[in-house]
Amino acid sequence: MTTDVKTQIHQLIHEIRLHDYNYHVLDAPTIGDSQYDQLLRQLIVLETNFPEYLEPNSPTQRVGAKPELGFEEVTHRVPMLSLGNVFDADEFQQFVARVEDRLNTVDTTVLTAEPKLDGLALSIRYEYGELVMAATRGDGQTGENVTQNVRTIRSIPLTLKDESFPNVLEVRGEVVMKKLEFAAMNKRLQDLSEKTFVNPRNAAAGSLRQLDPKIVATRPLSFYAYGLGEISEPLGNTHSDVMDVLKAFGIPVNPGLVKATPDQIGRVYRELLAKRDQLPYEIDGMVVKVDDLDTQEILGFVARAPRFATAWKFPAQEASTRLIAIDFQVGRTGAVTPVARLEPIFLGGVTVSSATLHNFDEVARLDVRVGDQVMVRRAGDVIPQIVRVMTEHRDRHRDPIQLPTECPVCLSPIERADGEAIIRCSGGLICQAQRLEHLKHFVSRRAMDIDGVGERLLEILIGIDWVKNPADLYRLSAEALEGLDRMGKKSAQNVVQAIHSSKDTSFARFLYALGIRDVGEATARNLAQTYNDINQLMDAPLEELMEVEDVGPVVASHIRSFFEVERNREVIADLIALGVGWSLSKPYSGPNCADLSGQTWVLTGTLTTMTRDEASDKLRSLGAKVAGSVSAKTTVLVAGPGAGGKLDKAEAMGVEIIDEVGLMELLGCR
Ligand code: JCF
Repeated sequence: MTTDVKTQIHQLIHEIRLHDYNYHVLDAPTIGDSQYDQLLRQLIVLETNFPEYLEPNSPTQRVGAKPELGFEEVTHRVPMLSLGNVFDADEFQQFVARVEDRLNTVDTTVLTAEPKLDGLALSIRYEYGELVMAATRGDGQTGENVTQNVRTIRSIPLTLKDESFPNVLEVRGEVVMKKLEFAAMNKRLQDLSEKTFVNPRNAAAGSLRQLDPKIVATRPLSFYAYGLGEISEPLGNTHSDVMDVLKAFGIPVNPGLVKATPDQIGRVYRELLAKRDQLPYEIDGMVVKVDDLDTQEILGFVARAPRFATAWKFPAQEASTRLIAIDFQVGRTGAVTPVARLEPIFLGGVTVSSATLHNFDEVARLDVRVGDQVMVRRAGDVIPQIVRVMTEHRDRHRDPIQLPTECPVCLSPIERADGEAIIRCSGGLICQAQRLEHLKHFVSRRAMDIDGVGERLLEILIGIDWVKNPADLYRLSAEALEGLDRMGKKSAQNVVQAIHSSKDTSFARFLYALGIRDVGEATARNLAQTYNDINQLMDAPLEELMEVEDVGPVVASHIRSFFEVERNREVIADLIALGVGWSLSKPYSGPNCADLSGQTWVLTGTLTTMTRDEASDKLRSLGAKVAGSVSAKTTVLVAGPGAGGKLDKAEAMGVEIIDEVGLMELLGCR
């Protein structure tokens, strides 16, 4: 029976790896996402029940523990090179001439050309076919050890596919975020009121250097190899052969590599430039290399750049146009952001008609005025930016942009706190724009989690004044909703059902959902832990609030201001009267229930019967604090399969460790 399980686990791992390869390397999946997920789930179930057969590089083991103190430094055994640049055909010709001079050849050199991916460089080390280390480029000599994060990148094999790999194989390549995935991720982050990224490159870099691998796992990163670092034996005679070999090992390689003679490269460059916007990722040029590896060695290096390669950069995507107007957009907390309306221009494959101006300091810095000719830059799919005002073209007097004095949506006065770049509409929830953003936050997944109510529906409901505040949502009936445009009977019922189901929430979620300025999820949780009762919190004086973990004078004053608004208190009372609630006292308390007050618990590894959020909520309800990392304060560590650094640390520190079964016994006390 158990040997059966072992074989089954092996077969599943083998099958999943094959699908990973088909999907990520060949770009030709043979099964659908849900079938794939099913295989993965089967594997998780088996590994959970038979942890003795768990393999460290099983596809389920991509998410590990977060490093306690930033990333370690790694010295690259073979330095990670940068590339010289050329910007036009002349400069490229000079590059070729230098190469041919050194080699005493003319026009016979075989070159390769590949898109220059715009991400960040990464070195991945395999020993005996297993991924053992991954590091960023850093300064080329030393980088940061980001192994735990890189393991979460699905396209990077944890185990090489072929058997003929060298014992030591360091692969160099670029981590990128595809344009569509970047846009979708930013949208998700925005819906969660989290920080968004300005472009895919920053998103890739920020994600890879994020300390928590669990978060990295949610970031859609891709990797493409373009070279080698340390290797214990050669893989081929040419750059293009080496890329084919890496591909056979299951490693995705920089797609679009072609071989060409020097005189063909110009055409390849123009073709690539024309294709640029259709490519799934951003590129900022074309990398040209001498294909033959012995010749590469003869050519050698100057400083940190190889003589055998160069980057033929694309011209920046900039163009000038006229600023027609400045609009003001109002966000959830009333922040008013200036947006530049532009005379439409075609820039890098799309028509651009607006650009972000971030805030009024930026407006002042640029000294931009309506009617000005401005230089606009677009980097990929991100919102275009104004890089410069062509004041030399300002042919007549233009008035400086005035800070609005009233909200463009609700006409309430605008406020600007001392020293802040941000100006705000003071209208609060009177303002329809703030109302929309506020309600979007209220229904969002990490807040009240009402997934049937999206932005479009909220816009309609606010527009017809059916919903002025969160409490109004709970007064909607299916009959009323049915009358709305494009709302069938079934969808109306679903919406009402989704709203109804959200009533049973937690105190922390509720507090977070209120959208108090600067009260994010963590602060909401700390508040919920300190105050068991909303009335107590609403009346808490400033000094008392400041005793709550992570609450300083600024946040405390935001909390006070929020609860001092009578209207906010009414909405809260309304919500509670309409059935929104949470278990105030310990739901698990009973004769058999543990009292975990004063204890600090940490969760690590995979849980199968509940999510970690659920487990944390339950532990908190028994009085425990749930922390993210093991320290001297840790009382108990709950370790599921796949536990890594936290488990090691807890063991070393002699912290009590229990598994999921132990946790379930504890939580099953009611
Ligand atoms: O795609 C790239 N960003 C890229 C960077 C491609 C290459 O073939 C590279 C590189 C950096 C250095 N090759 C070297 C040697």
